[in-house]
Amino acid sequence: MSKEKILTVQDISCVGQCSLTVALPVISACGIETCVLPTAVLSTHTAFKPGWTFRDLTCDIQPISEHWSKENITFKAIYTGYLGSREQVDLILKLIDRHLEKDGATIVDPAMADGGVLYKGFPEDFPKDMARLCAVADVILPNITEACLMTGTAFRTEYDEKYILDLLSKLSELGCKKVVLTGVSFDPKKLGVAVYDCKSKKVEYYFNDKLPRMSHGTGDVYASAFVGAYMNGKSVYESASIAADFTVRTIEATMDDESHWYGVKFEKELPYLIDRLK
Ligand code: PXL
Repeated sequence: MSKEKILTVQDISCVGQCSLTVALPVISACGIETCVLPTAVLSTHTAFKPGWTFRDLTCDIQPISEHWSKENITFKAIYTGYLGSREQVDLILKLIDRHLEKDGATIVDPAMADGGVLYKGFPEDFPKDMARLCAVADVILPNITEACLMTGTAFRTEYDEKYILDLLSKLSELGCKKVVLTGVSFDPKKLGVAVYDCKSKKVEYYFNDKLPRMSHGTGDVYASAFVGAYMNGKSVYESASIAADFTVRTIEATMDDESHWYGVKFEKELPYLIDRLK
């Protein structure tokens, strides 16, 4: 992948350090022109207490795309995250058809669940729709919960390598080319990712020391750093490793501040990410 403009499709949570308020600064810091298509506007992300506003922008996608077609606007990559409705899946499939360059990449973070459960607001069968988007992706970046929901696998917190290999194999049957499965741990002291090539069935792991704190928004920090590195010509495995190291540092940068429970202070670590791309 080379440095040209990309499109990211996900929500704007006005407060909460996730989705577009993470993707835009992180990918831009990586030197990539980052265009946006907001799927919804929320006052905060949905891990805040109920009361957040939610404006669904499904109706805007088609007119925006039609205008882009008139302007011959295309992208080197399309990176999707949190969607505002199931109808957006078909609209995004059309968008990819119309606006992704021939040698471009589709990167799908099926951001919809964690800790064994769907995020508030998604219908129970939403993973089926998300799986249709994953089917056309060059790279998907699910966590274990999302992987389980899209493949009809029982979610487990304790497992062995066979469970992960089975999950990767089922994900590959969705139709994607590569999988970066996040939140993988075979040792209580380590946490990392499994990088899987769906054609060769080769799996590689990358682990960091597990931190005592889990944080909101790290999935978006991870996926955005992955896209930034990948668009700078790094391989999927290198991008997955750089994104993991960056994400760990953003959690470390936030750990001393209990009041900052809703996201991570990724801004402080952007120089580190930029440095890793040199
Ligand atoms: O970080 C994932 C995410 C994105 N967007 C919204 C969310 C969440 C997670 O809770 O609620 C609106």
